[in-house]
Amino acid sequence: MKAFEVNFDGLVGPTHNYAGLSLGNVASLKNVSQEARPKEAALQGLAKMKALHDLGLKQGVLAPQERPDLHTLRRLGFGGSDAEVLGKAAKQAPKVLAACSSASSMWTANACTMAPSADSADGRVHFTPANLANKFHRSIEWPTTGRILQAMFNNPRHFVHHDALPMGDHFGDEGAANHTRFCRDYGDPGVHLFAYGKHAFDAGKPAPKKFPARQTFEASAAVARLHQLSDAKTVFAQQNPAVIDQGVFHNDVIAVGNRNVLFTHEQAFLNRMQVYRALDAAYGDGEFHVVEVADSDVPVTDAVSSYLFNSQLVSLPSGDMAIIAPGECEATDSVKQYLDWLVEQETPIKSVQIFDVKQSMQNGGGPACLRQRVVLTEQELTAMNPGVLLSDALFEQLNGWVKRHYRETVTEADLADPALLSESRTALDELTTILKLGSVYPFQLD
Ligand code: SUG
Repeated sequence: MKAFEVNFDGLVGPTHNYAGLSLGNVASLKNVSQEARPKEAALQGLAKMKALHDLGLKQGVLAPQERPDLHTLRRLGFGGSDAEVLGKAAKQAPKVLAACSSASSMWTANACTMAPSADSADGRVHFTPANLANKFHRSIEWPTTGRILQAMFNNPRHFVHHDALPMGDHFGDEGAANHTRFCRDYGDPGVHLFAYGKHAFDAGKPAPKKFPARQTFEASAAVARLHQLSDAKTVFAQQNPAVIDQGVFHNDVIAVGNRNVLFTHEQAFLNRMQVYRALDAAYGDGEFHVVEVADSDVPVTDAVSSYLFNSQLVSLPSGDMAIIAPGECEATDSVKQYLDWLVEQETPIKSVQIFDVKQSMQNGGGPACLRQRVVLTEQELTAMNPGVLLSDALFEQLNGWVKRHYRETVTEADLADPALLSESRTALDELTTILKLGSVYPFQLD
């Protein structure tokens, strides 16, 4: 059956800020306490969505979260009116307030893992929101993410929504940032690559030493079971612990795939030959390509600072593949030289397009972090909520919405401002009407 890959990009939320919350994510720690520009960030994200829509790709929007998260602050013992909760948290535990105010849900690659109906034994599309257990500020995303996904894919005949995996380090799950699907046409059965950082129940196995491994093998295996994937079409691969220790906190910082191509740094995986062979065997027919980048051409440090592999690898309507890369790739000599050379080679990758997503990059989120890929048949596309699919009109409406509601700048001190909370809620309330989501936010459900 004909199917499409739809990219659902996260709208950057009104509280976007740099709080240095992610140990192991080099950019997040480097840019801590910098002044953030939420309006610019959201407009940069929307410009990327519109450009992909204009290339003829299907593009959707994933709504941000309610922040600051008053519900969580109250659970943590801060009481009184909303303004009092913010004031007390700012005074007694400013880092907790910052964590409860992060706009981190913009990185929708981490929103969930999905499986298309062609791959699942029950012939339905499956979604498992990621528990993001390794980082407190992200672990509070999934209940709202789950409600938003249900409001987007709201037909139980076609769509199955699972709970996130149990919280805790053993089942740490980072969603599609550690998952890639390969296929011939999008509607054909695909091969699922689950990359994990460590084995939670076997401390004797290799694991990073300096930075945390966010995804466990046990979590990846649980998601594959929930999504009813075939064993013959599922490959589990361990991330190279040495690169996690150099800032590769998610596998999508060092590898990206699309259809029959894996574009990867040579150091991405432990036992890489085994991984490539397993993918080739699961894919079948000898048409699987690994485009491997040598460390001598692009050192891991350059891959991490430029986010070369956090590009989106997309199939254009012509059938050729394009790399959608962040501006930092042009500014990094080794990467620029590599990309200039790559597009002249005999691989399916024929062009590179550069986008400015600097506001997100400064928190460690590139083009691929900002999108969740969902493969849908024509019938499933018709069955989903059309309010979240980008059109020229929706783009204009969202651009205007950002310009009306967002602040130019936000610093840590602003997070305690009750006006920022009320501005955010007003904006999100309007957004749920624009996107036809119904009530999904705690303030709408109270
Ligand atoms: O989880 N940064 C995010 C970046 C996520 C990138 N996503 C993918 N690779 N798919 C994270 O580390 C930083 C927030 C701060 O420090 O203010 C942050 O959460």
